[in-house]
Formats: sequence, structure tokens, C-alpha cells
Amino acid sequence: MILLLSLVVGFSVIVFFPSFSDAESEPKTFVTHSGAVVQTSGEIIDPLYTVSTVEFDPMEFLRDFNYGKVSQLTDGTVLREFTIIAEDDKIMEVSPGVFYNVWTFNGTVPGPTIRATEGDLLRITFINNGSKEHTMHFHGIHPAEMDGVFEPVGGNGGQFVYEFEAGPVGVHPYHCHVMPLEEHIVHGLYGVFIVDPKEERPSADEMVMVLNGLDTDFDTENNFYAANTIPFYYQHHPIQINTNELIRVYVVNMVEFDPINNLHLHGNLYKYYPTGTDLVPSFYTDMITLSQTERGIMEFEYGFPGKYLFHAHKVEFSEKGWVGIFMVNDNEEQKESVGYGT
Ligand SMILES: [Cu+2]
Repeated sequence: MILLLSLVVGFSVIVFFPSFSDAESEPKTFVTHSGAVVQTSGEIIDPLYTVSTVEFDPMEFLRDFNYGKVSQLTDGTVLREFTIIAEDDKIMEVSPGVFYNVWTFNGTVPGPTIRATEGDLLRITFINNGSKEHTMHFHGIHPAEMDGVFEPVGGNGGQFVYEFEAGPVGVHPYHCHVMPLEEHIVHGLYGVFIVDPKEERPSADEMVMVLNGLDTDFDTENNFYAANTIPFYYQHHPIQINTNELIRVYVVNMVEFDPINNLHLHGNLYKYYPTGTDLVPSFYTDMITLSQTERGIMEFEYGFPGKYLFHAHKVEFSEKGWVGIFMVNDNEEQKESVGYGT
């Protein structure tokens, strides 16, 4: 009997081993975690993987703030309602010819920038249309059961309603908090949560920059870096701003794997408010260093028109995509044209 078994096993190895070797150089067919049958010819997800694609415009994301559906409770509290839908089986062309399986909140990486005023009541209906469990974990102050850690939301339509008071004032990340955490974050399940002070900050041209990295070959090292997901985007499409106009950037570092990231601005210095929690700046500098989920608010004005770089001064990151340009135009108009929190 043992002899017979050995013969069968031996025969199987001889018959099947060559087919494993051949398969390495040919397109492989496999089934994704949501059941789609796809083909890929390499170690990275390539264009043959076309389940559904994500369109993302970093220029639109830059100044896009989602204030939710606003109403007022009987006690006068402002209620802001949001619906956030998670998915985990889309791809995005992050650089010409480079396709990446993104996990998204409301279809984009980063997810929508959620914005409220301190003391508002937030009601976020979270729907998980992915195939894995996901959550929304907000940095900030809220009850334990609203923390998005111990209440995993099942896939294929699972729901959870997060409800808490917006606070403290500042800029905070939100992200999925399901294990393995690194995997859920690096695929794109994160976004920015801004809490404005009750007395508004001065009018400014406001924008959001999420510093992120893309591990497109799944070796736990980033292959690309960016401000707002697409490497080199703001270098090829400079951000148009005006002279003598206050610029306010909400910056959040979501890079994983590398312990630090940083941001250097050319031809200028900025006031920096770590986490945005204080209304008095802590630094006046041209360089900040940020670890995972560290964030803050930068404020500056340019007096001279022209082209100015901003980038990681960790040169490896800037050479792999984390670099952009402010195109400073002469501002003949008065500042009345600038709206707060546009
Ligand atoms: Cu998740």
C-alpha cells in the first residue's frame, strides 16, 4: 500500500512539475478576492486586470471639501450627514501603464475630505461593498464604540453608522482599522477630516495634500510616492495660485513602510500648525518632517510671481514622484474674490 502511494505521489510530481515551471512566463488566470476571473502576466497587477477602473483627478481633489448634508437639530446643533461606501476590487492607472488595485472610500484614493465645524454632530453612514471587512477609524475625540476598531463591518453591504461630535479643531486622518492594518491602509482606505474652529480662520486659497506611497509590487516597499496619489502630477500640472494671497494647505502624511516623510517649499517659508489644533503657529520654516499620520496646516503667501517647487527633501521620494510646482501668478485683483473653505 505504501509502495503504491509512493508511486502515485512520484508520478504526480513528474507530471505536474513541468506545468508549474512553464506557467511562470505565461499569463496566469486567477480569481480575485471578489470572485472576478482575471489574467496577469507579471508579478504586478497589469492592464489585463480590468475588473473596473477608478478615475481620479488630483486637481479636483486638491480643493474639494465635502461638508455633508446639513440640517439643524432642535437644540440648534448642526448635523452633517455623510454616506461613505468602501470597495476593494477596483484598479487605478496611477502612472502611465502602471495599474494598481485600489481599495476606496467613495471611489477614490484618498477618500473624500470630510469637513465640519467644531461641535457639529457628524452622522456617517458607512456601507461596505467590498469583499473583506472594513471600518472607518477617525483620529480625534469620540466615544469608544465610534472608534472603528472593535466593530468590523462585514463586506457585501454591511453597514455601520458612526455618530460623534466634531473635534478637536484641526486636521485629522481617517482610515480603515481592520487587520492586517498595513494592507488596508496602503491600498488606499484613508482620507482627511478637517474640523474648523467656530471662529473661522482668515480667508485663504485652501487645499488638501495627502502624502502617500504606492507599493505596486507588494514587497512592502513603496515604488512611487506622491502628493494626492498620482506621482509627479502637480509637476506636470502646476497648482495655480496668486501673489499676495494667503495659501492654506492641510497636509497629512499617509506613507507606510518608510518611517518619515517631509515637505520642503521653495522660495518661501510657511507658518506651521502641527495637527492644526492651535491657532498660533508653532514654526516658521520651509521644511517639516512627518511620521505616519502626522499632519498639520501650512500657511504662506508669495510676493514674487513665478514657478516654485515643493517636494520631499528626502530626495528618493521626490525622484519617485513626490514633487510639485506652485505657479504663482500676479494678482491684480483684490482678495474679496477668495471665499473661505471653497
Ligand atoms: Cu479595510
